[in-house]
This record gives sequence, structure tokens and C-alpha cells, in this order.
Amino acid sequence: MSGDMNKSEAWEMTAPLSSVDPEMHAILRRERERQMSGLEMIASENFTSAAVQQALASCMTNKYSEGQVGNRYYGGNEVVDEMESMCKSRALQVFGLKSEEWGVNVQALSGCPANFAVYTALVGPHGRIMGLDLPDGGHLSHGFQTPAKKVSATSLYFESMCYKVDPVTGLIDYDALAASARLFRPKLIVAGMSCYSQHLDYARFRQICDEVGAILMADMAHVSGLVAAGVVPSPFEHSDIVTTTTHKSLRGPRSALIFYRKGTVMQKGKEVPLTYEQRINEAVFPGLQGGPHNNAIAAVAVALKQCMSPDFKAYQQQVLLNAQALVARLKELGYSIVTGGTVNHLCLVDFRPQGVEGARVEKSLDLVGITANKNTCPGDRSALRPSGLRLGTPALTSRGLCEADMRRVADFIHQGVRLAIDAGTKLAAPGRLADFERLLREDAELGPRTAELRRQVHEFAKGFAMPGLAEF
Ligand code: DSN
Repeated sequence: MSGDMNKSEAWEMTAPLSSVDPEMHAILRRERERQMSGLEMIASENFTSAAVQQALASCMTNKYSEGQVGNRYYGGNEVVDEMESMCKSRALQVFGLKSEEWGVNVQALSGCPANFAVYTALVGPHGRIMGLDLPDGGHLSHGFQTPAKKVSATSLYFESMCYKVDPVTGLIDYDALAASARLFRPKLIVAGMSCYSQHLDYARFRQICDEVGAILMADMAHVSGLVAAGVVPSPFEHSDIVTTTTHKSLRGPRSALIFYRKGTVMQKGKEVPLTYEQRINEAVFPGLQGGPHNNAIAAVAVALKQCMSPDFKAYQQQVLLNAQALVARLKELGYSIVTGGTVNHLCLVDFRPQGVEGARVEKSLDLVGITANKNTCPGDRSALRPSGLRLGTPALTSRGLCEADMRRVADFIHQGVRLAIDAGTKLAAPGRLADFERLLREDAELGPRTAELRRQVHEFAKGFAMPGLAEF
């Protein structure tokens, strides 16, 4: 290698992103600007701290560490071992767990892989699982399938049967779940959701699992930050396994944790050791993954440390207050909220009374800088044309918004919905989403209204701080 090449390579390897790759640098700046100037209301998103981002961008990304702490397949893992051990013990501490009773695997790359690893470990090929149906507020990885297609691999490699919410109340129908479980005899039942604004009844899930001999796996991904702060019920008392992503209300990087019970269990009058730990660890690696993402694990550890501060509890309390303020104002404005309200960080607005589809509301809000996602409402006939919009408060609360601000946000949403309704009436029925968007941008009356609302949203949003690294 010539001296010049060495020099050039050295320059490439230490220079900042802005000079190495100005195009990508510009894209990242634009995304940061989008996040700062908009209102982020996707219930599963949040903003990480500067400390979490620093750990995520650290040298830990360079290291392979296949295996478990103290038992790796490559050398050079003494520091990684210390880091991963710290992450595991913080994870137990944050959720108030004793190391004799619970263990945790911190290597799963994200929520779907974590859940798949649990099924692989404990259910086995074509074993039976039950989860809340996706259109009723469940998650893909809880066994989602349609009559026409096994959509999620969790329904392809395992046999899944969903349980449902009551289409009138929007609440989980536990009696129907129990009746189905008695017939289906699942090996595992998932207590988890991605769009359900009420607490899950973990005690009832336990009772059903005990009756049919199923493992209870709680997927607390959405609420794990709220659980950590003790402001919503914890699933640990009743569950055998608890999984969570780390980037939602927990406010860490994109990763996942799998908690499993340790110790012994009584089976047919005999005390037998639980084997979850070994089976889950082996399912994650070497079963499904190679090297863990050590930079992500380090960043999870940092986020978990931040969870232990008193400020974190205050933050999570504010997440709940903000969700309640948002719902109260939306109701004043005449909107229907599925289940009647919220006790957590999200709500689901049902636009059937307004006669506008969730996808159109999502699009009109996107155009004015409010990010949320369309969602099916209980009783929706088509999962492809959902009637609702899911709104969450964790991200905006991380920027410092309080109840009065949330009322203002609800008013912005209301104006966005009015735009969607007015654009709908101008469209030659039924109209494609692209035509609808064009109308909102270009119509002589709607275009200026859209632009003005976007200006107001941006001005409002820019008034709040953005967590994370200021520059890169
Ligand atoms: N996509 C997430 C959610 O929005 O709930 C779950 O993975």
C-alpha cells in the first residue's frame, strides 16, 4: 500500500460524516429537521437522549460477541462482557426483579425477533399460540394471519389463533378468549398489544393459562416505560415470560429484552427446574441470530440507567396526563374514542361518525407536520381501509409538552381532520389517495389552508426542545 493511499485511507476513516459523505449528511440533517419541526404522535416512537445516542454511535458496533457473558466464540470480549452484564443487571433492577427469580436476555435485535425467539424456544415448530388479533389492537408478531394469508412468520411456523375485542365496547373479550383457549389448547398465550388504550388484565390471562396449561408471555413493548416507572400495572407478577422493545415508552435505542422466570415449578406434585433460560438463550443465539449488536446493548444500558432517575417517573406520569388531556379535548371537539378513553399513553380515534377514512386523516396530518398512523377500529369491515387513527404521547412528552399544549395539539388535529373531510367532498368518489393529496396541496382553497396549518404546526413544534445530540 503506498504512502498516499495510507494517507487517504486515514483521512477517510477519521473525517466527519459531513466531509466523507455530504449527501448522507444532508439526508440526516433533513430528517432531524423533520423531527424537530413536526409533532410526532406515533404511539410506538420516542426521542432518545444524547447519552443513548452516544452509546449507540460508539466503538461497541465494531465487536463480535457471539455467545453469552463469559462464554463467547471470539476473543477480546472482556469489556463487552462487563457492558452486557451491566445491561442485564440494570434491566432486572428497573423492573424490580430478583436475580434468583428472573433472568433476561438482552441480545434480541428488536421486538419481532424477540417474540419469534420465545416461540422457537418454548412452543416449537407448529406449536399453538394465541394473541390479540392485529385489527383488534394486537401485533404482527402475536401470530397474525388473514383468512387468505399467513402474514407473519409467527403464523407460518407456529399455529396461531387470535382472540378479539368486543366490537361494541372495544374491550378484550376475556370470556371468549377462555372459551377459545379451552378448545384450541395453546402452548402459549400472548398478553400484549400495539393499539389498546386500557390495561391488560394479567391476572385473568394467568387464570386462563393455568386452566389450559399454557405459558403466559406478556409483550409489554408499548408500556414498558410506564411499567418501569410504576404508573401502570406490571405484567411480571403473573407472567412466565415478558418481552419488550426498548425504543417506545422506555426511550432507549431500537432493541429488545426477553425476561424469563428462573427457579423451579411444581409439575404433577413434583418440583422441577425451569429451563426457560437455556432454551431462550439458545433460540436467540445460535438459533436465530449471529453476533448481537453491542452498540445497541450499551445504549439500552444507558437508557435503563436513565429509567432509574426520579425525572423518569415524572416523565411517565406526564405521558399519562398528556394522553388524558388529548382525549378530553378530542371528545370536546366531538370525536369518538375507542373504549371511551385511555389509561395509558395512546388513544384510538374512530372517524366513522365523521365519515372519513383513517388513511385520509393520516395523509392530511402528515402534510401539515403531524405524524400518526391509521388503525383499524373494532368492527371495521376491511383491515385495508381502517376507520381510525392511533395517537400517542411519549414522543411529545419527551419534548416537554404538557396538558395545555396537548389541547392545542388536539385543535391542530381537528383542523387537519376538517381538511381531510373537505378534500373528500371535493373528490370524484371514491378517489385515490394520490388525488386526495394533490387536492390538499394544490386546490385553490385547500392548498393555502394546508400550508397555513403546516406553518402553525411548525412554529408551535419548534418552540419545544429536542432531546438527543445537537449536532453530528
Ligand atoms: N410497529 C410498532 C407499533 O407501532 O406498535 C410495533 O412493532
